[in-house]
Amino acid sequence: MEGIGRHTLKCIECGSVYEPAPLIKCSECGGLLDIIVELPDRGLFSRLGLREMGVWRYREVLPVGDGAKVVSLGEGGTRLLKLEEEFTGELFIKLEGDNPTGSFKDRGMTVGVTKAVEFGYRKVACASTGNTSASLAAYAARGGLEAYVFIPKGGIARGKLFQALAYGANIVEVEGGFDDALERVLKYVEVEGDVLLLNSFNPYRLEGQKTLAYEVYEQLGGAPDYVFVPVGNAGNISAIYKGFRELRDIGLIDSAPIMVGVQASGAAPLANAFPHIERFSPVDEPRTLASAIRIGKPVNWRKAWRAVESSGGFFTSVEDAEILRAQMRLARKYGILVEPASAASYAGFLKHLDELDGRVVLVATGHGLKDPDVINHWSNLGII
Ligand code: AN7
Repeated sequence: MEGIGRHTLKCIECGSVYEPAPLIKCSECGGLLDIIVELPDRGLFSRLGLREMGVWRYREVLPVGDGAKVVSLGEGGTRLLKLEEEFTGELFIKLEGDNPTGSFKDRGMTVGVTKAVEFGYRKVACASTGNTSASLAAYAARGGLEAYVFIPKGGIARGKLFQALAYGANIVEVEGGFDDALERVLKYVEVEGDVLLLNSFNPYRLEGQKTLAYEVYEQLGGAPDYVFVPVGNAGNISAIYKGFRELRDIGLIDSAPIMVGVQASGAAPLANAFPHIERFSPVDEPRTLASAIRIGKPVNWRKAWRAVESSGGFFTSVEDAEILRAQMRLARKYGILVEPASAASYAGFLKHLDELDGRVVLVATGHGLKDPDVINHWSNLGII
């Protein structure tokens, strides 16, 4: 365990390297940062033994030193269930709604808030379409920090707002959408100076989220062939791909899976452009019933583009009606309730089913109980 947690930060654009610090962008060129951890040898998994499932099972690949006080609620270790679907491969769904606040954000927040404490912060902040605010609020409470969450007014699901309130976050409602809320929080942390931003361009958060790849590797006994991920700010797909790339670099798998990013058609800047990077442009007024992914300017789009492209994958988009039908099908055929954004990965799978084979993993990012009001849209669309 000597030297556990050693890492540097590296700009994905200009390659500048930084010692561990609470940076959210490159000081040279403003590019996104990646965390480079010293990877363990191939014997990693044989040494994990009976260590509990979850994010901290993979401590050896996380940028957190031995001495750190870990802020945890027992995140990760989520179910991977098989779905009996008629196609030439095998289908699995990773239920991230199993996490402590009901979404994959907890994997990132446990690392993000642990680092906030280690760096000496008393306050943390984020902009959010809902799940990030719920997660940040819970982990801030757990770590004894103050949380400030900036949300689009009237734009987040009821369960998520309740969570942020219940965990005691300071809530700032912003007129406009998520992209406006993000602008506001960026100004806020700049002016305040003593608040750590924990949106997904904070690279420490993405390190927690990469553990999904390690977990899927263990649950399947190898890498899948495809991973479908709903895309909003495009942090999660980047993080998951990074996890698989590390497994490859450690020498445990031959290649990372093909990554497929699924966006809602009214909020699909990446899917609209792919594969022509020069055609990428933000969507000014993103629209979708899947409020979690109602994002027009994905902050991590360059990271995600590289991840998808180098995996041999693609971005695709699905209509709201397809999302809701997929959500209902998961509930009624399999007894699995996910929120609309999470059903996007299943909707994307159904759209591309004929092109797929091998083992396919759908990432179901959040729990269905987050957004009970969506049932009204099922009836509006004539689904029920
Ligand atoms: C259920 O909470 O952006 O592509 O502020 O809640 O990594 O942004 C949520 C995103 C997918 C997209 N599924 O992930 C927020 C927020 C669910 C989500 C996404 C989100 P990213």
